[in-house]
Amino acid sequence: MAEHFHLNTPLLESVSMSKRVGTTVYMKMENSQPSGSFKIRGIGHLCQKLARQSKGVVCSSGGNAGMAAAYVARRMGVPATVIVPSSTPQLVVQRLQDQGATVRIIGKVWDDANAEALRLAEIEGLTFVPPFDHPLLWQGHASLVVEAAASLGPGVKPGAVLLSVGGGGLLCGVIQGLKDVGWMDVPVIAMETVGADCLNAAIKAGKVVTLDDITSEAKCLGAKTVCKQAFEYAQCSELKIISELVTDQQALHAIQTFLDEERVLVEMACGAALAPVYTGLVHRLQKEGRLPTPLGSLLVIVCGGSSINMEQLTSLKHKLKS
Ligand code: PLV
Repeated sequence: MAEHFHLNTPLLESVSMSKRVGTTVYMKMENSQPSGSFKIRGIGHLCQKLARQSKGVVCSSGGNAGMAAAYVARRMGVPATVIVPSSTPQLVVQRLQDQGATVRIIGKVWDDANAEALRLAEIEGLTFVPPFDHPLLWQGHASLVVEAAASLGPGVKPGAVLLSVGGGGLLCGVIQGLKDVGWMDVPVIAMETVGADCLNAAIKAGKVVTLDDITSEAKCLGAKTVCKQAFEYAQCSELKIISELVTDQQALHAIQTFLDEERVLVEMACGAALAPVYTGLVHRLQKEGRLPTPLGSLLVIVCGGSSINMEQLTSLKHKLKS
């Protein structure tokens, strides 16, 4: 039996969110994972399969995949190198180092860091740990839906799932999980911020496209190209994936309201998934007939993230003042 690195996280009912949305809202608290986000599920699973005999792992990351890789590698007794872009806050670099990882800062956005990670893996014979594009990651992430189903109890199915999309690994994992528990007809609201919207751009173009740049402050959503599997799911007529955008200001506002009401601090990448609750987007989708009325419960994936502290929050408030 393989060791699990992730925890079975709480599924909490939010009275404040439920009041706002007008239906029961459940939060899957992935922020309480050991590495601070859901990423440990997939990365733990992938490393179990691929890195047992490894002389070291190398992960390209906006931060959180790296945190998971560093944590898992330390637990496995394998050295970890994490390549992050220069947009990664110093506080994350510090947290990665505290987790025992060697950190290199390469390029401006995640795609630049990824190219270097692939190169290092090749020349140094390290195990490459991708942050979102791998079936083993999706299989690991799927466990969060299986857990949520177990917490809700037999026969209880949410009306919709709300999550954020960076490169699309979380989305692929959740779809996999919905298949595993027989919830394939549950709509998934896939959130990105304006300026980190590679899935939305791909859907509009009808094909996978590469963004020119990442202009959003939600750097952990900042992959320029969505993974092929996520795009294919979005095109699949048997699934209902609703791709929507929020502004950085809306994501930031969501973080602050979430902190006030739930007493939990999450980063911008997660704020994007919370924003629909606070901006009325869920209501709008219902009015447009894209979500059913009444909705049944809403399952929000609180993906978490380490790229935040009070200082970072203050600096984001300053930067995004409109
Ligand atoms: N972050 C990745 C990719 O960054 C990383 O390297 O950490 N919520 C949080 C807190 C995240 O950190 C991420 C991804 C996502 C959501 C989106 O997940 P994805 O990439 O699987 O769609 C560039």
